[in-house]
Amino acid sequence: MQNYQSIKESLINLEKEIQEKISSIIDVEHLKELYQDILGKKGRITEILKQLKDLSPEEKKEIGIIANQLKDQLTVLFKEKQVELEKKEIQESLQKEFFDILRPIKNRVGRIHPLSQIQYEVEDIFINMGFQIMEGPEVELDEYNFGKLNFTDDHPARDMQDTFWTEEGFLLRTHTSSVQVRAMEVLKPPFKIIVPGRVFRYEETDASHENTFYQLEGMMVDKNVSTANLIYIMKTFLSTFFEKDVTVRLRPGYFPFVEPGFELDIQCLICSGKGCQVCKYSGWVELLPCGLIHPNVLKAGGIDPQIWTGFAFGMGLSRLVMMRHSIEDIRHFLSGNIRFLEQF
Ligand code: FA5
Repeated sequence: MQNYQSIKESLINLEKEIQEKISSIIDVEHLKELYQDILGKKGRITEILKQLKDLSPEEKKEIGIIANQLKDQLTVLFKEKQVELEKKEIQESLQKEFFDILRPIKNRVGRIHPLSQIQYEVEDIFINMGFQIMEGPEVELDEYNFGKLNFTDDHPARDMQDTFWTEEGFLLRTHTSSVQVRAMEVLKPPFKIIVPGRVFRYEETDASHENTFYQLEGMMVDKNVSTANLIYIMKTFLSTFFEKDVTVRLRPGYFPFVEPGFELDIQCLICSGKGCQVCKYSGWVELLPCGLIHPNVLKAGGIDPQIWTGFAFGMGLSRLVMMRHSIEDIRHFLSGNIRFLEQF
């Protein structure tokens, strides 16, 4: 009987003692230690229950019920205290280590894309020679991209350029020549214009071909314009741009909107003509198709070819930038690779 009473009392006292101890604990670590002391395998409750062996079955049962209730109550107390302490610790650490989620990780300074840098530079050279800048739409009508440029419907030259068509029958312009007739419609001759812009072709890409690239169209309409004027302007431009004598060659070239037409190639500046993947191991890079404006195109633009003549050229601006910076693959430009762009 004595034993039974003393066990019962020690269980009841334990509850009070633990309640006090728990309320004075200030961190999770100590709370865990206390938990092990009381409810762990070798804890005080287990020790107390070891003394049950001399009691009668009824007493054992009664003490068992008291002990289980006590265990449940203490477990709840420990859990509540743990939640309270963890919350407090999180709040304290948030105050100590203030983390500003809006602060930029690193201040990166933006810069102008190499294509735009060169475009502005080329524009300045032509402006100094009296040219003005024009723009045209990237989504274009067939008639400006092909029809009015002397490509007849069944003209084989139409196959020369693989084209992105929209479902509505528009196209993504395949060259900046699409602006030639648009310009003639709004400008009165004489005039000299350049048209920098993005163009699109549905073709496979490689080191020197992209499906989206930049061209710079040039056009001069005046009286008595000849191939000599064209060559002079082109040479002046190239020597100013590269700040040295660049080796060029003129080959006959066919474009339905010029007559005669030429291909102006420059010796590859990446390999100095020795041969590399950009020049396809030929030593030459096709840079500048050009020619005298076909009379039919002048007519399509409302200009009398009996009075006015002109030249036009279409420079591959992307390739020009590659030559300037010795870039070995055109696909870097639109790759969005910061490590590439940071170099310019
Ligand atoms: C034309 O686009 C004609 N409109 C040029 C022209 C204008 C001729 C005025 C006569 C008078 P071509 O398809 O050759 O021509 O392209 C012109 C230049 O664009 C090429 O010399 C080349 O430098 C560049 N180019 C052509 N295709 C690609 C491509 N897929 N990726 C990158 N550059 C290209």
